[in-house]
Amino acid sequence: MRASVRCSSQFERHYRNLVLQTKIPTYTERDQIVTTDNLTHTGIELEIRIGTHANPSAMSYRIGLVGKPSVGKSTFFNAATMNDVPEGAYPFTTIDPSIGEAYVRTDCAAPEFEKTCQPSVGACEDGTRFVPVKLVDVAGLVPGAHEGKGLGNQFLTDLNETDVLVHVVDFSGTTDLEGESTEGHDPRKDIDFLEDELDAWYLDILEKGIQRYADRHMADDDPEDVLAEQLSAFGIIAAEVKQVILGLGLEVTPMEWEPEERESLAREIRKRTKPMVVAANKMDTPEAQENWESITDDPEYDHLEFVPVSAHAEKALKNANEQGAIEYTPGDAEFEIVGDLPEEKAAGLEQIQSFVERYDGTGVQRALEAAAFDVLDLKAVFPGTDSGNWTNGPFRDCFLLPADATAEEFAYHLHSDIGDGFLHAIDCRDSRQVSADTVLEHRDVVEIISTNQ
Ligand SMILES: Nc1nc2c(ncn2[C@@H]2O[C@H](COP(=O)(O)OP(=O)(O)OP(=O)(O)O)[C@@H](O)[C@H]2O)c(=O)[nH]1
Ligand SMILES: [Mg+2]
Repeated sequence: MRASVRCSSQFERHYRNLVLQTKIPTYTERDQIVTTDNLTHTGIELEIRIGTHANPSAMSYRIGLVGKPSVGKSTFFNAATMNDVPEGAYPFTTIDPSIGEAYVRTDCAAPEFEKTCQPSVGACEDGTRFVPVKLVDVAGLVPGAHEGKGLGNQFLTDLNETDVLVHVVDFSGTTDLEGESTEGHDPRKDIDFLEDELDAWYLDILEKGIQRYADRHMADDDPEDVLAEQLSAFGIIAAEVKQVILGLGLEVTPMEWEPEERESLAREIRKRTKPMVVAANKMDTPEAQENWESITDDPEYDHLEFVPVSAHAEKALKNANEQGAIEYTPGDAEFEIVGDLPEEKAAGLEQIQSFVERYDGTGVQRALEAAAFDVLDLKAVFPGTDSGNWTNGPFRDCFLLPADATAEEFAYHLHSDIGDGFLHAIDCRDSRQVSADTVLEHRDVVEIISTNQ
């Protein structure tokens, strides 16, 4: 089946990433999306082919865990996904990226409709819905990665397949830039280096685009088209490239840009296409707590959102919960000790108790949610029914959609057939009809009326 789908820019990025990833064999299998080679752009129109078994719940957003070695990325990953990726106090414990399922929380809409939900994926606990996202644990990044140092370009390719980044920073300052053990290292250096490294990578590719434009100049191409083509792996289109150029007060004349103007442009494009949140990890240590105060007060870092995290604490709580020693819902700022525990274990849990009270949880859930909801501005939308006829059970699904997703895009998200036959939508809270181009709100409950149900 072939469909011409009108995409929002966020959707387009998502699909564009899918196209890039068809090079990876498991991708097509997992997401059941078949993309054509002759992907065509006309503004933000994109032609894609959706497999007949297209399953929207399998198409989840990808959050990438990035940072230098030994900051706790794998510990965070394991705590969030309950996986068993090796962790260690030595650099490059992780070499290949691991992908797991994590969750972001949102209030379930079912209680408002006096229903009990039956989630097809994820879970619902006491009215809190856990919506799946993919979490990617990538290898540690060291200075010079864009020139191939450490695990180099492979790392950069892996992180390019994510929609948003969680930069895990060792706030305790006990690891140097290479991830080796030290004391008194300033976490600011880590924050700066990651941004610089990404920017250098972007700049390399931007410079290639400028060179290509210079070579092709006589061909009468628009500069933004040539640059966007070169930068296409980052999921940016010509109109956005032009917008960023103009936003910086530059003329669209690439060959005349000074080196620092090229650097600013690379940085702006990176910020736009690789949004990130900082997970200030190892906050269970006194050194990290001291650094937290000074860094979050530093105006240099006003552009970033920081979340205090103890990946250790989250992992300990999940383990204790599995063993029946405590009752803990991920993300909560409290838990209950239920088992009869040995003194040492009880003391450890009490320490964690005071940590989660002080920092409003272990921060693992919060960092993921900051990435999904604050930085990426996603919204959770529930397919509903206005007639009360829930064919597959009430509130089975909850989908994460881009901030600007419309009712019609939601229909296409459900299935290309439903999108093709879109008539109108119904807001199930007040039974009002909703038109195709209405932008949906976070936690909307929407029924799609389509000729192809
Ligand atoms: N105190 C404390 N230590 C932590 C925390 N999270 C991780 N660590 C420790 O930090 C070290 C590195 O953890 P990893 O999870 O292997 O780090 P990584 O970032 O995946 O490292 P690479 O795979 O080498 O890039 C281990 O000794 C962990 O036990 C935390 O929240 N608090
Ligand atoms: Mg690791």
